[in-house]
Amino acid sequence: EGVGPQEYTLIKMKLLEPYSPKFNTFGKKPIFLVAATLRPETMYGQTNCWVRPDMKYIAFENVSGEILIATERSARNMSYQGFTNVEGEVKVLLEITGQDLLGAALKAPMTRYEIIYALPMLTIKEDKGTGVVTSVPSDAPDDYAALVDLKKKPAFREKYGIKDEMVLPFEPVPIIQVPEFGNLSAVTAYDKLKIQSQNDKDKLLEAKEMVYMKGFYDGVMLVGEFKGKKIQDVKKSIQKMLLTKNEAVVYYE
Ligand code: A2H
Repeated sequence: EGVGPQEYTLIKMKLLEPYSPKFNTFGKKPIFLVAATLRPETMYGQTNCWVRPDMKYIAFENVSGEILIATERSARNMSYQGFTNVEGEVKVLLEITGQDLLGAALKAPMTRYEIIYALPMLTIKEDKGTGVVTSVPSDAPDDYAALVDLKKKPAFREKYGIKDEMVLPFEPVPIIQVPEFGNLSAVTAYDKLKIQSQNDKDKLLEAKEMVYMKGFYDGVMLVGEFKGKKIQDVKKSIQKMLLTKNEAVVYYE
C-alpha cells in the first residue's frame, strides 16, 4: 500500500423486505449495506455479501435520507467526506452485530443473481473498509475459500442459521479471462495451492499475489458493457457507471 489515501468503491447493497424487526424504526427509508471494494469491474460476479458475526456495525443516515450500515469507524470517516449532513458527525441510529445481519436478503448492482444473502466471513478486519465485503468468488481467493467453507460444511451453516438456499445455488460466475488462470482465476489458484479453508492465511496471500497483477494487466472482461476489453482500460469506466446510477459511492481511507 502506498503513502496516500486508498480509494475504495462503496457498493450499495439494498436490504430487501421483509426487514428484521430491528429495522422497523426506519419506516420507508431505503437501507443499504455498503461494501468497500478495490475491484468495481468484478461486480458482475457477486454471489453474496460478507459480514463478521462478532463485529459491531451501526446504521446511520446519509445526506440523501438513505440508511447505511457499516462499522462506526468507517462511518466517522464518511462523515468527513460529505456523506452526512454535519461534517464529522455521525448520528448512530442503531447498533447491531454481524450476527443480526446474517441471512439478510439483498439486491446488489450488476450481478446476475436477483437476490443475494449476507453470510459469515470470519477473517474480516475491523480496521479496513466498512467491515462489509462483497463476495466475488470467481476472482477473489478469500471469497471463494469462505464460500466453499459454507458449501461443504452443513454444521458451519447451521451454527450461523444460514439456510441451504442462501448458499448452495450460488456458484462463481466467469466474468474475467486471465491468461494461464482461465475464467475463474480464484478457483484455479485455490485448487493449485490446495487451499483448505478461509483460515489458510499464507496460501491465500500467495493465491492473491498469483492472480492480481496478471488479472489487472492481462485480464479481459467476458461480460457486460465492456466485454472483450482489458481490465486496466475499463476499471474506471465501470466505476463511473456504478456512481452515475447511484449504485456506488467513492470512499477514501
Ligand atoms: B475486494 P486492501 Cl474480486 N477485511 O473486492 C477483509 N477484506 C476486506 C475488507 C475487510 N474489512 N474490506 C474489504 N476487503 C476486501 C472484490 C475483490 C477484492 C476481488 C479481488 C480482490 C479483492 C470482491 N471481494 O481484494 O487491503 C475487498 O475485496 C484484494 C485485496 O485495501 C477489497 O476489494 O487492499 C479488498 O479486500 C481491500 O483490501
